Amino acid sequence: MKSMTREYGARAIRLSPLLAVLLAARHAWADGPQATPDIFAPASTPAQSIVGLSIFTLAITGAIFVVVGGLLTFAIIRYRERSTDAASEPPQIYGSVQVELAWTVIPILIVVVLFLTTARIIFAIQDAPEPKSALDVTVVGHQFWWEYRYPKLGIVTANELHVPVGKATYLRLLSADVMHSFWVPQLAGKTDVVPNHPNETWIEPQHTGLYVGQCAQFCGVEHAKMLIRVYVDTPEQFAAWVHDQQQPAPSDPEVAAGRRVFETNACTNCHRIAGTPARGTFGPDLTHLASRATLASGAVINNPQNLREWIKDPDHFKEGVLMPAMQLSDLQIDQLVAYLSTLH
Ligand code: HEC
Ligand SMILES: [Cu+2]
Repeated sequence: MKSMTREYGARAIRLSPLLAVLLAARHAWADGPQATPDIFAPASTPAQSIVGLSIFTLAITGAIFVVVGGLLTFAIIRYRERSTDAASEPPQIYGSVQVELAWTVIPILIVVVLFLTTARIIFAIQDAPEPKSALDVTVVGHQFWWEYRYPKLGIVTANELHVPVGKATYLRLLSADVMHSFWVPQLAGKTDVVPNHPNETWIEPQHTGLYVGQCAQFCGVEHAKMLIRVYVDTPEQFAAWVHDQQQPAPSDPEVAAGRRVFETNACTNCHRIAGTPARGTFGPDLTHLASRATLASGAVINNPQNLREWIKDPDHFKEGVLMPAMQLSDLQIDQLVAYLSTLH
């Protein structure tokens, strides 16, 4: 985390000192495993067009700023009041057709250019036809976590999306409750997730790696910890991940006690574990919980201590979360953690 702060800090200093201060402040507040995405390092097709457009717009508006600011500074210094000035007002000039035409027509042209360039990119992204080879994923926003369904592959998982590199993935965005917004800046633009109104977006990543994002629509108290992690895998890694996810949950006789605690408590009403009677859909699918790097939509690292803490009191990590503290004994929690840790 520290070295990452330094890395982003160094890059940002080149951009602007103010941005560096903002980024450093964001890192100081963040206490979860989430890093700040570098919006100037796109890794997927729509994000690249968006960054290109942003830089073009910044260049034009930057040039306007330099010209206007320069003229203003020049006028302030060159024509400032001097003690040798006559006491009367300078000559007042009214109505110059040339000057007025220039400052009307030039801004209109600039706005037209910016408008047309933006419209072209919006339509290029929105109307891109879905290739036959594309991977389909249904993303369901929940207060305060993400469900990912791969309808053609028969996979259901949560919070950590896996996609293959170099291939288009089409995301169908649905909401189970309120409005959310799906935003992974290095992969694509922001798309709202609206109840009863399916939206679509797509990504085509060119580099493997982990790309982070977050729900960008205030959706309730724990909106800030509704983080997104997208793993862009090599085709081999992705195929192996798909194969693992398609298996039912492992059933290790050594952790039968924990499994019994799970199956005899209300956990089963909210969570599904494939291959067991647990079929709840209100909370994340736990079939392969141990294969995920984080818990609770990226709020904390997935390890036995955090898992224990989470089951004992989910509010501890995510205040206002929609999973209740189940009032289990320490022994029951230990058994549960042992069981859940085997769900690779
Ligand atoms: C009333 C429904 C409900 C019950 C009962 C419930 N949970 Fe949850 N659980 C949730 C919700 C909702 C989340 C998602 C929380 C979030 O990230 O905002 C969750 C998240 C989790 C997670 C983290 C999953 C992930 O991928 O991040 C684990 C582990 C978990 N629950 C275990 C349990 C266990 C064990 C029990 C029983 C002792 C249990 N839950 C009972 C609703 C429930
Ligand atoms: Cu949200």
